[in-house]
Amino acid sequence: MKQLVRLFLAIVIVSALLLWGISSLNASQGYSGDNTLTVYNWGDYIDPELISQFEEETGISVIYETFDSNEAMMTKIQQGGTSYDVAVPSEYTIDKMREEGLLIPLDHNQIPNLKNIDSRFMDLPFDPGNQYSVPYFWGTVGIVYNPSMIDNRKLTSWNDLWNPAFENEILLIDGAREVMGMGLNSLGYSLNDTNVDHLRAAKEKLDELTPNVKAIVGDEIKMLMANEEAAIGLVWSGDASDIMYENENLDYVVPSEGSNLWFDSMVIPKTAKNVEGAHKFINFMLDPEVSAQNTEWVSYSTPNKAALPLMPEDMTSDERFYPSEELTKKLEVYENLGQSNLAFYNELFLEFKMHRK
Ligand code: N2P
Repeated sequence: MKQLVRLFLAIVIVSALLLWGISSLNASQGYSGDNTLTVYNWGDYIDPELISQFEEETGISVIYETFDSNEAMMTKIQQGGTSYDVAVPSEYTIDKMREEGLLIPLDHNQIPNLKNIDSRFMDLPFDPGNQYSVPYFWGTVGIVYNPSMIDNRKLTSWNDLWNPAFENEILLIDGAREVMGMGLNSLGYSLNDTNVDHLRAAKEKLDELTPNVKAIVGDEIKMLMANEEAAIGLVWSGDASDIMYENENLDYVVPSEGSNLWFDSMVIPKTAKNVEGAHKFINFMLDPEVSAQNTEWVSYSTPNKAALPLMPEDMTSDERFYPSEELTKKLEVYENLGQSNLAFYNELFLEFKMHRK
């Protein structure tokens, strides 16, 4: 009997040790939730040094993943396979995620640095009272171009791009709303148009641009444009700013027919396991010095008013990347058009991409 008791005790001790071993292994591999934070952001959208700084300051280790479209990001969060603690969607997607119950309300008491954000970027229609989101970067969509590659022509409008002289000279970012938006704006339609005939007409207009389109690409558009692989690019403003830093020959214009004004913000998805850490991360990113350093690295426009004086003046005074409120009022912000309309935008964009092949 004594032997049986000993055997039983031995089994209990060995199992306890095994369990302890497994759980500490999980923690060190970043699966514990408490001491790790999983951040899901656009590609090229943070200074990696700041991730290390956050880890050192808080003792939280960051698992960092990137996406290249709002649609891909949202699908991943809906699937729920990964416990993302912080994500950075754009405005229309924030509205959609909120509607679908995919976001956790923020506790503003844990984000004192929220006071650093310019009031112009707070309380916007896609998230009244910033209940779910905190501004990260903002900007426009436009044309970056290299005048020396197109006989010193000046581009001012979307319709300029259909010129046969630009055969195989245009690169497009791989964004359904951006590319469809170019088609819509070129016809004088709204970026939030849901009229099926208008959307089909925009897609047909895009098909006519096909001979001029060299490629539809992701973040590599910056390297390709800077290396003069193409003369013209449809880009987000921050990419243009980065390209122009690398190659001073280029210029950026927001087309005269109109364009998009966008806002990317930090949110805490329902998948979060470390809600406290997520608030810490959001607050950290809003620190003036952190935000200034991040903005210089990323090259996009910061909504952080307290960061602006800490940045090079030639960056913050450039009206192409910090357009006045008067100018931005003329631009359109993407709206959440609802599941079926958004699916139709994606479908037409996909058809346009297929048409090229
Ligand atoms: C960064 C992409 C920014 C997306 N690479 C603009 N919404």
